[in-house]
Amino acid sequence: MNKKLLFNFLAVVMLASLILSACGSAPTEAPAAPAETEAPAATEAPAATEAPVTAGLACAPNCQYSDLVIGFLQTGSEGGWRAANTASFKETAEQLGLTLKFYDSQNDLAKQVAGFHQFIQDPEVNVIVLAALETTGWEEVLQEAKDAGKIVVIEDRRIDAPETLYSTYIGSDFALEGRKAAEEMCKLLEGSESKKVWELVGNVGSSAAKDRGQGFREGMTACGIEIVNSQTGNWSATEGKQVTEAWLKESKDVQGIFAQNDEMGFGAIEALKEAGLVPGVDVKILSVDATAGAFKAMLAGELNVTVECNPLLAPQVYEAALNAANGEELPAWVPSQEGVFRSDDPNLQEITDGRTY
Ligand code: GZL
Repeated sequence: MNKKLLFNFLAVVMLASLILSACGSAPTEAPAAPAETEAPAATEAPAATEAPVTAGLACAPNCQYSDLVIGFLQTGSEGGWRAANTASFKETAEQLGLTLKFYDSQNDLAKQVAGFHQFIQDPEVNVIVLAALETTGWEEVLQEAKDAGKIVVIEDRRIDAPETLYSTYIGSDFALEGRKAAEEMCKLLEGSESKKVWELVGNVGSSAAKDRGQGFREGMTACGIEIVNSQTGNWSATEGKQVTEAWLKESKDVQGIFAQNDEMGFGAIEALKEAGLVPGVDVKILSVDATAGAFKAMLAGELNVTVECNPLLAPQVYEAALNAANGEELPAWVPSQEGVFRSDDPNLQEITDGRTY
């Protein structure tokens, strides 16, 4: 074969091999599609299990205030603070369009527990609000309410029970109120050689009485106050006066009176006047609540200080109840924000005119 023919033959062979390699190796069987693998067997649908229990009501997560039927267990009607608290619940219920079933426990614990059972058995009631007369004895009835699918909100008075048994507690920091009271009493008695104080206590089983007393004792050591008499006046002006009268019969050597609420302070003021002493001058008077009567007594110079305790809790309580109804997790405690008012405040009349209770 002459050279030209040989070159052409080799070129053709090379070209052919190039063409084949560009497609890759000699065409082989298109790789077989991967063999169909068994589709994973659908896993067994989980056995039907209990739907996760939500803390909410059947209307969750779209409950409205109009869906709420609230059974409210009020302590009673022992004074100005309580009247303002009750009014807050009744007026706000009307404004929001929820149904309120009001139960007056008449300051009787057995009645309050009976009322609680009544609301648990009431098929219309889906939320129970409790202003507890005492801190203890609530676990069993709270568990019954939970088992019945009822939401429980604690208002005003804290209780000693597991937080898992209620949605939240909305109320004051009573121990802080007690510490504020001690701080103010120290100021009132500044420069006084003797700092003997008498304490009028609320209902001894209540959180307000226990915690205010504890807070006052924590704060009074700062200035050497000595509590020489302490007795319950059961939140009432009548009993506050009777207790103070009895103490005055024994001795008039007192520089300050710490009344755990305004009503008992008013009773002490009356007793001092009838014993020939000038309340607010001879004996400094400090109370808690900041009700309308306290502002009147401060303007008259008979009461020196009142530590505020906010009774207008209904808006916060109803909002918490609605959130709980919609299955929301709530903080264990929503503390109220409160101040202190003094008779020597130059703006006292203006402040008084702006108060709503
Ligand atoms: C305080 C409230 C107390 C008031 C009293 O939150 O529970 O109960 O201080 C009332 O006046 O009786």
